[in-house]
Amino acid sequence: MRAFFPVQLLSCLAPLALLYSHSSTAAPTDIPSAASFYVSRLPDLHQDEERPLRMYAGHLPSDPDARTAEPADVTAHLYFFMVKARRTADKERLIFWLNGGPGCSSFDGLMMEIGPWRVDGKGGLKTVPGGWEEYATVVFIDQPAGTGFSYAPSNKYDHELPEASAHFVEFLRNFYKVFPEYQDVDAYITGESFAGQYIPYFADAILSSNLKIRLKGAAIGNGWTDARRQYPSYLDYAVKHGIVEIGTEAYKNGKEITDKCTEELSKYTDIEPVHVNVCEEVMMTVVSAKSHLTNNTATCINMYDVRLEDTAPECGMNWPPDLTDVYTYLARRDVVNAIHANAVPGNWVECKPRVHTEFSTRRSNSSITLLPRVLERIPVMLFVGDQDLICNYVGIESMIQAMQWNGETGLGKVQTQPWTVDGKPAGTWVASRNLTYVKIFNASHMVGYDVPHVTHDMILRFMGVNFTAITDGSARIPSAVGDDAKPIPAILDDLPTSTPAPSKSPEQDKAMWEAYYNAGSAALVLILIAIGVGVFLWWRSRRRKLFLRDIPLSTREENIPLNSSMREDQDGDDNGSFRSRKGKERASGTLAEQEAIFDVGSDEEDERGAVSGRTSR
Ligand SMILES: *[C@@H]1O[C@H](CO)[C@@H](O)[C@H](O)[C@H]1NC(C)=O
Ligand SMILES: *[C@@H]1O[C@H](CO)[C@@H](O)[C@H](O)[C@H]1NC(C)=O
Ligand SMILES: *[C@@H]1O[C@H](CO)[C@@H](O)[C@H](O)[C@H]1NC(C)=O
Ligand SMILES: *[C@@H]1O[C@H](CO)[C@@H](O)[C@H](O)[C@H]1NC(C)=O
Ligand SMILES: CC(=O)N[C@H]1CO[C@H](CO)[C@@H](O)[C@@H]1O
Repeated sequence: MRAFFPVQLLSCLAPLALLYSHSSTAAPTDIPSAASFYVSRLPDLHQDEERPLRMYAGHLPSDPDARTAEPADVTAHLYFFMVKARRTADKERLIFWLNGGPGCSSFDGLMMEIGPWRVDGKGGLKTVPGGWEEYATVVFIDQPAGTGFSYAPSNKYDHELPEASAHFVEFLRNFYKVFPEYQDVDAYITGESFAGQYIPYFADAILSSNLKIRLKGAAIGNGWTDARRQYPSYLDYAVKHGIVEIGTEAYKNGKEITDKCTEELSKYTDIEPVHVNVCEEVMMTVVSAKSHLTNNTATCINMYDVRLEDTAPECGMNWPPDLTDVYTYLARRDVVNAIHANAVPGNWVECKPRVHTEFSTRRSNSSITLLPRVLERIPVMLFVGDQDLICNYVGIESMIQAMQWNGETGLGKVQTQPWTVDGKPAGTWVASRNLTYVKIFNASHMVGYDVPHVTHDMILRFMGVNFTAITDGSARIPSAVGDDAKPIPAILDDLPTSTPAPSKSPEQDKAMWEAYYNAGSAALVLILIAIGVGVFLWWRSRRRKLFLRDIPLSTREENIPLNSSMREDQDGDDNGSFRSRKGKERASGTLAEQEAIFDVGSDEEDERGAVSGRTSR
């Protein structure tokens, strides 16, 4: 979540070149065995000892040019943390998760958003429901090199998105060498915030590479994808959410900066910018609109969750509160050793200032220029917590309506549907021509932090999980998108009092036995007695097989400040322009038109029949 980094942190990073490690040789072909990545235990992780989490973690080379490096040279290595699927769904799935920044660690996702545990407030970790590893294997990756527990030689940090893509593809090449059993498993690439840049780039690079992996989809949460639409959205969002009132001084200031930003954006004609210094001040202006002094402490809106406040100038960087304990936990040497991260000197930090600064993306086209190409080949989901300002839904909806993909512009006349989870409104859902857009109610920039079960239901739906085939676990929590309600297996209703009926199909058999297994050991004993040893053995082997094909699940988003803009207080780099202000306002006609499309309700009756995307213009 950090938006800006204290200057003094920068100097800590210089010694990275001194990495001492087995992995610091230039021989990229020395790929260690999977067993060497196995994490046998995590200190103070309180979990179900009967069914412990199965985890793998460590470094893999990511420098595509490592072959030409001198043997003594340090080469870039990305760090991953993989949690295998805890339960069986209809099939195995593998999810890669990336937090943003650039420079922020995917431990945000692992420890605070979509992972299997949260800090317990007592120095340890407690497992929690709602993690994406329940039905899929999830791999959290620290990248670009230098982020989190990953490392890079001090003179070779990534600067542009194509470089980061090349590193990611090289990392994957090595990952699949270590874990070849995933080669034929459906894979998804997911993440949040600045990963809105990474993901279209990485997906495009994977699809164009000779990696023979089954990339089936991409999901971006509160992503930074289209500067041209997203910068001007700050003021619109602030007005909609009562942060700034039209006619006030704050509004005038916001408008002025937005106009200046728009003017600057209009100068970009041959490249779509990722960030524009002049525009960065738009958000700071909006955030400070409600700043005030409380007990002599300057306070402002939390830019990741406008329901909250934070001290100025952090304005959200101190959030979420779990962060303090995450730092403490990841600084423990026993933890660092247990997760095979000890090749990196110094303590883990959420967001690395050096990586952030070096990753300037000055010559990179923003990922909005690639997204349509990706949508031609795989489904993409954009999801947005509605309480986030920094990558707010107003800007993302504006981007979607302006984007041309698969033959048309915008969502067209598809109907936005209400989405409920566990009987409560969770958000809205709409899909058109391979693009799914999900707005999540009452959720911040870090959606998984606020509403883990809702986020979990969302990713299962997006991946097309066959809910009928799942008989246990949180996938049984009811949910519906419009009239499409999740089937809750009837078999669960009368368990565990009866013995299984004669089977109708092997799949149903499996489901039934799974259900019995999960109904508890007492029921299991009864069943075993009733059915006899032969069946028992059959069941055992079945189960073991199920276990063997665990699915990785994955990831989480990061909550980072997306840009260097907030670093104006930092020294040296020439990004000082982050603070300019200017404002441009979106034509009100455009806004009204968008609302008609994105809101659930109003013209439902009229458009009910129009299901697939027709352009609205
Ligand atoms: C201000 O400080 C006083 C004394 O420390 C404390 O009791 C009070 O709750 C504080 N007010 C706010 C709004 O934080
Ligand atoms: C950036 O994207 C635009 C629009 O897709 C394209 O015309 C241009 O050639 C791209 N530039 C670079 C440097 O990739
Ligand atoms: C959507 O994605 C699928 C792959 O899932 C691809 O075959 C198809 O061509 C894409 N395009 C459209 C318009 O659906
Ligand atoms: C979903 O799973 C059920 C139960 O295993 C099976 O009968 C059904 O054919 C599956 N549906 C699809 C679309 O695969
Ligand atoms: C508890 C809470 O804040 N609920 C809100 C969640 O979001 C919906 C839709 O914006 C509101 O109607 C609820 O009041």
